[in-house]
Amino acid sequence: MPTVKCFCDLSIHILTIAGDAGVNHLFHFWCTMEIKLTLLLFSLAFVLSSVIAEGPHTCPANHEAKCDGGSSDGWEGEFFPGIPKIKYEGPTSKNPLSYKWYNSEEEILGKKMKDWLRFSVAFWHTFRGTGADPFGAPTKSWPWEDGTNSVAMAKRRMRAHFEFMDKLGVDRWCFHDRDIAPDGKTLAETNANLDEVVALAKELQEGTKIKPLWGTAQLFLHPRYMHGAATSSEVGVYAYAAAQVKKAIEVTHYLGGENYVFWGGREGYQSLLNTDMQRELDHLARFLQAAVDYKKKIGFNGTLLIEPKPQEPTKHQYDWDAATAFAFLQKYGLIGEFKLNIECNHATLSGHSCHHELETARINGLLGNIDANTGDPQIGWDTDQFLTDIGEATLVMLSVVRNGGLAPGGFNFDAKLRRESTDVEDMFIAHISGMDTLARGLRNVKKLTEDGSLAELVRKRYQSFDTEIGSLIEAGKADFETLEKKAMEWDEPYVPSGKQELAEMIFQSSL
Ligand code: XUL
Ligand code: CO
Repeated sequence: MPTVKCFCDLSIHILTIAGDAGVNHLFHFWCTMEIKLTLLLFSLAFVLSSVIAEGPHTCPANHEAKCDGGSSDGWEGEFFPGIPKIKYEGPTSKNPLSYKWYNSEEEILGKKMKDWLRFSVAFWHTFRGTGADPFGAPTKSWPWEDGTNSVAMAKRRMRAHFEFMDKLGVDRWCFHDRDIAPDGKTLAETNANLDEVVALAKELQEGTKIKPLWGTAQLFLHPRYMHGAATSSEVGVYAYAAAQVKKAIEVTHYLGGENYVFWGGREGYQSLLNTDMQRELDHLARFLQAAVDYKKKIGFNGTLLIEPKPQEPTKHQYDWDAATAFAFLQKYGLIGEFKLNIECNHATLSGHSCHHELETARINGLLGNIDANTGDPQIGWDTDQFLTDIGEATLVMLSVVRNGGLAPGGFNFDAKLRRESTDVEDMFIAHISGMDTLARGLRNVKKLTEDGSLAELVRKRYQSFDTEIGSLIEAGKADFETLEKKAMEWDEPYVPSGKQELAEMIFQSSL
């Protein structure tokens, strides 16, 4: 309507200037009629769409929950009425809606399974994943979704999320600011939307143990971030991103979140020809230092985590892998302020194994959290699949156990259903399977630890350093002259077998 009216007004104005009164009169009549007709058509369309929207979109199609006519968020009753609370039934169970390996209260290697594993649900995949891919439209049509990106829809979705966590028996969740609440027309309006949804989340958390494992800011979807956020060439974008992170840290703190993540999806470059890499990295460091300062100012004690990834969506992401992130933190004096969130699929994209990245983080005192997922060996991009490989999960848990656990970090399922998985129960099955896989990995680490032969193989491999000269070397007290004297005395050294196949055999026998 506004377009039609505008067009008419403009035409009338032009015709008036031209001075043709008769034509002007006729045109005015036509325009008035057109506006009336358009108004009528729009009203009809509005009434029709409201009727349609109140049908299957706001009420569940296949169960008995009632609609409340839209007074709150338009949904009453359960979101997952056919799904019971998921319980541990043991490895012989054939029930897909049960845990076979994850027994939350069971003690293993001195801690309860739930304390080793600290599982969380990734809101963006589980509740915002649509099944769309670069070649295809969304495939999911969850009964609670009404097709809008409204605050009311965000609140309904949040309630579905809490029922999901409750039924799964998971009491942590991870979110981006923009996953949970829609953008407004201004930053102030966007913040108000976020506050409204966060207030509901806080209310839903009350009386439960549920709280965020971590929060983060989405600094990659909006076109304003096309050149990056903290590494954008535009100072206005840098300021906007800072304001967004400030708010995201505040709401994470308000919800009792234990960590805050920085994943720099667009903090990198597409071409070095138009990029001042030194300046961009300096800006990124200043940005992270400002986040540290603000966190301290508001009394947020959660851990700040950097999530390395080599590329995608940029050709080159600055925090390429754990070692690169470590060097960056050292260069800019940020060691001690940050840990790393290692994502397995990112690890493989950087040409490493997940185990390599976890160990690199661990030995440098940086292992803070794990985004437990996997890629597909035949697809070269970040497919974000649930981890179901038991060998891989055992390697992951080896690092976690060596680290003494992950707390205050934990496991985030940065994983999504396949495009072709469209049943509501698939959401549960995917998480159960991912949780069981890691629980099985933990059980395998217990077997390896109790057996002890792998640790013994490694110990023996380095035992030549458990000597007088070895101790001098490790203490940094063996100079080249001393070593040359030893080499002359010993002459050709004895070099034993590496026993790789034996190590693999021992590992395999734990699976
Ligand atoms: C993207 C990715 C993100 C981060 C949070 O590859 O892993 O979802 O985990 O921004
Ligand atoms: Co991730």
